[in-house]
Amino acid sequence: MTPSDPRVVVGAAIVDDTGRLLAAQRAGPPELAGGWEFPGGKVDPGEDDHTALVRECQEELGVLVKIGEQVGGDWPLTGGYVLRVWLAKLSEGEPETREHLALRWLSVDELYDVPWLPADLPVVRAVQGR
Ligand code: 9L3
Ligand code: MG
Repeated sequence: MTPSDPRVVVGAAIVDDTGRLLAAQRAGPPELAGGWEFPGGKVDPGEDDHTALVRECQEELGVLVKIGEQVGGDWPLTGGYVLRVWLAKLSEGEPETREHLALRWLSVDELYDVPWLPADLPVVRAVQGR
């Protein structure tokens, strides 16, 4: 890694067989608590993005995911981080709230029924277009 590499956070746009999108409500930190996001988290040093995404879905939701196409490129986050999001399908297990306050499967009609984190909102629009 060179110093110019962005710090990367990966997120999963998990879509089920009926086309619903999984949204997860953050428990913290206080400034983000209650906001909804694509589940995921920081890539560890030396870890590749896909490995991090699979690991985060396992840790946060207790599921195995199969990763599909990336949604856009680097989406800006605060603090010099970028968010990278992939479409994903469940391959094993049902999502549980291990680290989030709540989970919701949102149909296309319901996509904006939750207050998405500002950083995630443009990504939701991009997912909708897919
Ligand atoms: N973040 C924003 N949108 C997301 C995710 C997974 C993360 N979909 C932001 C929130 C935190 C930072 O990235 O400030 C690191 O995320 P985490 O490791 O606390 O989940
Ligand atoms: Mg996380």
